[in-house]
Amino acid sequence: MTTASEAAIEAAAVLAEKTGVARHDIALVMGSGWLPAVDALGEAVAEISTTDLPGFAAPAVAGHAGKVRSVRSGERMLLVFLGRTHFYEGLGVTAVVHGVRTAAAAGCSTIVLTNGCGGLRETWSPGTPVLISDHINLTATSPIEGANFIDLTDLYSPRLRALCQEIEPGLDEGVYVQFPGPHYETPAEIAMVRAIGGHLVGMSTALEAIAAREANMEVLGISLVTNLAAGMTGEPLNHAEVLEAGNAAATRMGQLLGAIVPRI
Ligand code: 8IG
Repeated sequence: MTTASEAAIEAAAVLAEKTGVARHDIALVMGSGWLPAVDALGEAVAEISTTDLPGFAAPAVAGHAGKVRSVRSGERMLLVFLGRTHFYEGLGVTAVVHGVRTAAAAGCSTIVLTNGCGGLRETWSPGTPVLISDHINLTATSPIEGANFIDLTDLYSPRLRALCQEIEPGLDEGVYVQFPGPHYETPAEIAMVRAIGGHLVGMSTALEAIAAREANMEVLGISLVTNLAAGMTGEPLNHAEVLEAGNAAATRMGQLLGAIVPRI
């Protein structure tokens, strides 16, 4: 057993003790713009700071609260991360995926990864949700170490995407490109993303999805486009405006997730 999975088993044990919930079924990671949507998921049974669990780093960004909430949704228990550790914090890729591995160790067989991101399609006005169909990992690293050749074909579950399409017909899909950040892209980098087949740009999700697949979880990825990608509007990107667009869309994202999760 690796040290990373031992750390996740320890964190899951403390999580069970502090929440009073022995096992969780579905994990959700709430990215920027998604935090207010948590209330649409169900009744909160417990909420703790991730820093009360072994192995979690303190939150670095405003809008990333660093809490984990245990939520009842019908017969099932959801483990909802309000915020995540980003690659750009410089704590290493193991820290980035510790929540994912903890969720797997806590019993979760499905994970819903959400994020706020830039969009490359003119029709995606700020506040548009887009299903992630695949990713391109431009971080030049992996959460997996050693000769462990994990298959990433169909990483973003076709079954769960079809379910989302049933619930919200016509939901757009796109390829998510994870950059290391924390700077946004240059217009030339956005031209590159277009050329390599990307539609969404952000600083999370791909590394987490890889770790989730390694842990045998089924992965659903949903992006909230909060801004058009760099160079597309003629205006500079502004972090405060990006957060505002996310919060404005939160009610719709809550309705969407609240409809999807009971049917997973
Ligand atoms: I919200 O335009 C959000 N996060 N890399 N580029 C990258 N990350 C983002 C963006 C964006 N918008």
